[in-house]
Amino acid sequence: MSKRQHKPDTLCVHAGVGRDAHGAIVPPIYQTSTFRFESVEQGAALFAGGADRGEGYIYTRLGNPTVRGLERALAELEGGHDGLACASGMAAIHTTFAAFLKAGDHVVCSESIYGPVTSLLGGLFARLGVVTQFVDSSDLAALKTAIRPGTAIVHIETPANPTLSVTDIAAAAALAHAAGARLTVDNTFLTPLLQQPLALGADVVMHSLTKFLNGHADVVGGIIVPKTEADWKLLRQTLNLAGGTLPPHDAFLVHRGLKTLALRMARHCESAQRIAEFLARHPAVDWVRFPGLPADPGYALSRQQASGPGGMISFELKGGLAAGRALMEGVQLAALAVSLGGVETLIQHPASMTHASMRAELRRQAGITDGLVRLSVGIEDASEIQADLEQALAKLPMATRA
Ligand code: 3LM
Repeated sequence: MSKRQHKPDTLCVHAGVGRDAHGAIVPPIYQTSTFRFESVEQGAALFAGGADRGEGYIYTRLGNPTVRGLERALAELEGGHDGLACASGMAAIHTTFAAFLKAGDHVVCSESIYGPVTSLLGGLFARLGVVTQFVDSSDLAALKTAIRPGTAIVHIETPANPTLSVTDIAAAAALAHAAGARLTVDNTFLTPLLQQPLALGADVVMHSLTKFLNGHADVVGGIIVPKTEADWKLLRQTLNLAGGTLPPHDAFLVHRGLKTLALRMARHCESAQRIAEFLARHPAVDWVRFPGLPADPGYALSRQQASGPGGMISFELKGGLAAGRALMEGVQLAALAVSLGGVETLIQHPASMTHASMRAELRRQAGITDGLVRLSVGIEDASEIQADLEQALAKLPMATRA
């Protein structure tokens, strides 16, 4: 029975879980680097392509049953051909670019994006002869102008890290395809529970598994899910050669985390909505970006292409950076830490932390102000998350309040 017919909440529990020979309900951890062949002939057949067709395993860098279970689960949830689990979200992004780009190619990339992606494209891939234009992808006219003959990839994050700006995925796909480019979408902030970019026209979707998908802040990992078999094969070849695969034990932990994804995302959305509304009406707050606020520029589009606003909020206090610093050091329940999407509430300062590697000029252009504070709303009691922020805001020195 195909699991694709199941609803997303059911898929979270059952996707990628096959029948175990011993009846185990939970897929076992195949903690092995290599696999025995029945014969020389069988080993040769697996090397000749049988392993990629699911006929058996060779060596864990090339495939592992525990990892394959997670890959299939994400492919089912995203509605793609198959998945590719990577050692980190950055490995997933790097593998995707390495698979599809060659010297002379042009890339158009959202300017508000996880900071190191700008260094990957603007540094490492620039050295290899790839030219990248960073653009406000939420502005379709600007996106259209940036795409040109020779554009091979349009890469977007939506909602974007850390500004939460929202890009129209279907429109971006149409623009990319008209120029013969692929649209690749980083879906880390919403997960397939809330947004399915492939169904909206994207060619490849990727995630940092480190965040909501695992959800428990104890694994670093990434995943790529392409729409087509041809792209999957190209990505598999690239990942096998580059070697940045996810270890089986980490795959097991992420697959376990996935089972509660629907419950966690519902809670993240509900609590973040409450916290965003609280911040928006607090006198010490200058502005708030959260796609669930009707006043947010991404509100209408978010309602159209996603089934929830997610758990991420960015905001700036009237007292700017000095007040933001005092707030980040004044919270007691929330932890001052980078990363996001775990059960714990985290607060951090993008300009000096997650986006410190970005050129200051690009940061400013992208709206990542020095005073911007990013909050990842966890699944603790929302009234306690609010009370924690309230007490920290109440302690702000008078000099930083206005
Ligand atoms: C962060 N982000 O705190 P890994 N795509 C998105 C991301 O947010 C991230 C990645 C990819 C953060 C990590 S900063 C030192 C900590 C939208 C990561 C990369 O390679 O698994 O970290 O994913 O914003």
